[in-house]
Amino acid sequence: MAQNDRGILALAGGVGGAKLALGLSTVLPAEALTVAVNTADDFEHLGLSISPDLDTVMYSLAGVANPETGWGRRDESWNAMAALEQLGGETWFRLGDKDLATHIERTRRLRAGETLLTVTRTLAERLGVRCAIVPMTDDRVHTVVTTDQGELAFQDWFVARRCEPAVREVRFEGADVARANPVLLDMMGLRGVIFGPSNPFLSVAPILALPGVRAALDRTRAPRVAVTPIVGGRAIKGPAAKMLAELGHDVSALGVARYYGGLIDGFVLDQADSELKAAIERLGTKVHVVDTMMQTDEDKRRLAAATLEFVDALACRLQHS
Ligand code: FO1
Repeated sequence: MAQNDRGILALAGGVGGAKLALGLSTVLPAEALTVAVNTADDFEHLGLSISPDLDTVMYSLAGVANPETGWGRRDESWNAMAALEQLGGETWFRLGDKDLATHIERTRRLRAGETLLTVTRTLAERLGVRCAIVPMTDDRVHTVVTTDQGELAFQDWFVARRCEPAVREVRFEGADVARANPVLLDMMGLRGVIFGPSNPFLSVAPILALPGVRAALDRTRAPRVAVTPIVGGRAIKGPAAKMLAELGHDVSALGVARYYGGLIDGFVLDQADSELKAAIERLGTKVHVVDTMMQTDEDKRRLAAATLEFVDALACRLQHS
C-alpha cells in the first residue's frame, strides 16, 4: 500500500488518544493505520530524553501500558526511583525501572544521531507494535503554559503543580519553525483523519500548530472526525474540562466541537450528551452519538469500529456534495 493510500491517520496525545489508537489497531490492518503523536510534552529530565505521549501510545499498542495510570508500563517496579530518592535526587517525575530502559535507549540513539522518527520506529517494533507511530515532528517543540502563577514548562505545570495554576494561555515554542512529519502534510489519499479523544489544547493543538498541517487538513477530501474528550461536562482524564473553562470555552463537547470549527466534518458525541447533537450540527458538523467510554479492550474496539463506520458514511456524503 502506498503511503496514506486509503489509510487512517489518527492524531493522538495522551491516554485517550492511545486507547482509541489501540482500538483502531484491532479493527484495521497494520499497514492501514498511522498514529501521529504530539511531542510538545517532551522534555529532558535526569539527562534523558522523555517523550511521554509517544510512549503512552507505544505502550498501549504493545499491550504493556499501565492500566491504572494510563502512562508508563504495567507490572512496573520502582527500584531506581527509590534509590534516587535515598541519594536526594529528583523524583517528582516518576520513572519506573522498565520505563527507564525506554528513555535510556531513546537517549542513546538520539545522541548517536538518529531521528526521533527512526528511534520511535525501532522501539515500537522491538515491543511488537505493527502499525506506524510517528512523532508529529523530529524538531524540538515545547509547550509553555502561561498561568496565574507565571509561565511554566509543561511538565512543571502538569506533574509538579498537578495542573493547579489557572491557565491563561498555552503556546508551543519552536512550532512555527518545526517541520511536520510528512504524513501530516499530505493527507490526500486517506480514508479518514481521526482526532482522538485527547486534550484539544495540549495534545491536538501542538500538531495543528506545525506549519502546513491546517492547510493539509483543509485540502484533504478525506472525512475528518473528532472523538469527544468531554462527557457530561467532564474530561474522561486530565485537565481538558478545567482548561476549557479557564480559556473561556463552553465546558462541554459543544465547546470542543466549536474549538475545532471548520477543521472537522464529523464529531463523535457520547450518548450522555445527546442533547448537544443539534447545537453541534448547527456548526455544520455531522454528529454520531455512541458510548465513548473506553474501560475494556472491547470498549476500545467498539468505539474504533463505530468511528470508522462514521468516517465511511461521511465519505459517501462528501462525495455527493
Ligand atoms: N504523569 C504524572 O502525573 N506523574 C508522573 O510522575 C508521570 C511520570 C511519567 C513518566 C513517563 C511518562 O511517559 C509519562 C509520565 N507521566 C506522569 C504522564 C505525563 O506527564 C503526561 O501523560 C503527559 O505528558 C500528558 O499527556
